[in-house]
Amino acid sequence: MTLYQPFLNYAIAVLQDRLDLEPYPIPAGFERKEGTSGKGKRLEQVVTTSHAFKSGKLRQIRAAHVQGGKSLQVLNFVIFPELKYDLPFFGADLVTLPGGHLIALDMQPLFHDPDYQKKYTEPLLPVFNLHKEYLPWGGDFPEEAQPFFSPAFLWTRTQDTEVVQTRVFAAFKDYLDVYLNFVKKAQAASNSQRLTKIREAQLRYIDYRAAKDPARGMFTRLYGSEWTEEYIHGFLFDLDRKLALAAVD
Ligand code: DBV
Repeated sequence: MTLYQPFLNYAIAVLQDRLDLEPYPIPAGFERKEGTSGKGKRLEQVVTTSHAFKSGKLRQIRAAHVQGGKSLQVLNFVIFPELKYDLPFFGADLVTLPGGHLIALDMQPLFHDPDYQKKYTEPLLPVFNLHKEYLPWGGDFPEEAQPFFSPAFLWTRTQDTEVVQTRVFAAFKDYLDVYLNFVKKAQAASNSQRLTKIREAQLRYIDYRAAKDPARGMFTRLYGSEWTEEYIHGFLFDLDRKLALAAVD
């Protein structure tokens, strides 16, 4: 079993248990993709699989799982709420490269005002404070990405695989648990100004992530740029496409 398979299995099991989960369509050709990295004796098969669901309040729950041997493992798992809700995004970027593990875990906010923080960051702070003891701050990350993270952003780098299997896994479980509590409580917004703000904030976030996806280089090397751009815009960060389709219906 690869490093992040237990994370994915756990997430799917908990989501099935706590939500009315339905499948979300994965465009043809993206369910599973194989390629190779390295040369000669270092040649590695790299398999990327996609997983996607939705529920009444969650527009898209999706994971990209890259399995390429000991020194290339990635689980990128994001939940995009329906545009009626002011819920944050659940975002996990768990990345193992030859240099070590890079872990990003957060509930990424739509807004930064005090009311929003009280609603969606404060309840997470006890869990954040508990886990950050074992997951020290990972250092610089792109400044332009900062508006998309919350004060409870867990961001760490480690060489220790056991830390990932124990501490990171525990944090992942706790963040998902708190997130599902938020989902359960969430009430649809009805004020049209609020709905417009939510939609703008979702698009800002998704457009940023599609434009700056740190996996673009890796995917392009593995599978080519045509596949990669279609994967990013047609599956990983697909809101613009979905809204464009809805507009012509
Ligand atoms: N990152 C993604 C998706 C991935 C993915 C969809 C399916 O958003 C993987 C795969 N992240 C991935 C890989 C790397 C990172 C790095 C392969 C390593 C890139 C490399 O070193 O070649 C959080 N992920 C990172 C970094 C950050 C994040 C800060 C380091 C990037 C850097 O140093 O430039 N998660 C990432 C991020 C946001 C987020 C930027 C922004 C909102 O939620």
